[in-house]
Amino acid sequence: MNIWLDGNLVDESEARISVFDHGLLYGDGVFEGIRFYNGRIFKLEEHIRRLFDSAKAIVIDMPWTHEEVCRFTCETVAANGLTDGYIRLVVTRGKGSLGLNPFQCPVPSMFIIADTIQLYPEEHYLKGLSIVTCGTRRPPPAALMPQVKSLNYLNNIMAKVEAIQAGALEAVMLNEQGYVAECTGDNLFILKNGTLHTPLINDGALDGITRATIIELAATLGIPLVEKSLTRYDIYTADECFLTGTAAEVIPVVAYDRRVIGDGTPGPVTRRVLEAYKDLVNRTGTPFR
Ligand code: PXG
Repeated sequence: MNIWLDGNLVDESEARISVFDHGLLYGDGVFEGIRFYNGRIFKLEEHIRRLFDSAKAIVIDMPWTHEEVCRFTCETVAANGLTDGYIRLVVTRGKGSLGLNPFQCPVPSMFIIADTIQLYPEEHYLKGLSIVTCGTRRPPPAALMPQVKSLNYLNNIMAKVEAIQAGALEAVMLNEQGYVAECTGDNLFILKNGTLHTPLINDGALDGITRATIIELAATLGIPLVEKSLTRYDIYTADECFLTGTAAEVIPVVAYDRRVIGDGTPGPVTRRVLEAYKDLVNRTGTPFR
C-alpha cells in the first residue's frame, strides 16, 4: 500500500511518524474520512474545506493550499489502484518537545491513506441496527468544539466500548443536558409524522458531510426536515430512525434501548433516502485520474 507522507508517496512500511509527534503524544491534530466510489471521490471539496476549518480552529497553520491537498489526495488514491474505498487524511501538530505547548512544533505533518473500510456488517444495511444509549456524555461545545474533527476520540471510543459490551454495534451519546448529540461515529436522524428530525450541531454533533448531504437530499425528495434538540423519548417514539456518516453511509436503526422502532424493519422513508444516497455517490464526485 502506498501512503502519502509529507510530500512523498512511500510504501506502508516506510510511512513512519516520530514518537515526538504531538498528534501521538496529545491527540493534537485533525483528520478527514472520505469515500470514493466508481473512480470518483465523493464530496472531496467539502471534506478538504472542513479539514482546513478544523485546522484553523485549533491553530494549525496548514503549509499546503486546498488545491494541493485535493491533488495529493487524488494522487494517493490513484497510486493504490482502487476504484472504491476510504481515504483517511490526517494532519498532526508535528514533531515537538515534550510538554503541551503547540508552538514548540514548527511544522505540521500530513499523511494520507487510501484503503477500504466497513463499519457494520452488510446484513445490517438490510435488516437495520439495534442501538443503545451509553453513559459517556459528549463534552460541551465550550470544552471541545463538536465541529472540529480532531484526533481526540477517547470520548467516542469509551462510548463504543459501552455499546459493544452491551451487545450493540453503536451507541447514542447524549450531551450534558441529556439531549441526543449523535452516535460514536455517525449522525442520527428520526422520522416522526412524515418529518425528518436531526439534532443541532450545538447539541454536540459533528457537522457531518453526510448529514448535510441528507438534508439536501430530503429537500430534493420533498421530505420536510428540521434540525432541533431531541431527547431519548423522541427516538423511542419515532416512526423510523437511521444513522449517517461517510464510513457508515446510511444505515437503518430498528431498535433503541430494546424498544422496537416502527415495525422493527427499515421504514419506507429510510429506504428512499438510502437509495437516493447510493444513487448520488455513484454518479457524482471528483475523478482522481
Ligand atoms: N460523528 C462523528 C463523531 C464522526 O466521527 C460522523 C459523525 C459522520 O461525519 P461525516 O462527515 O463522515 O458524514 C463522524 C465521521 C474513521 C472514522 O475511522 C471516522 C468517522 C466515523 C467513523 C470512523 O476514519 N467520522
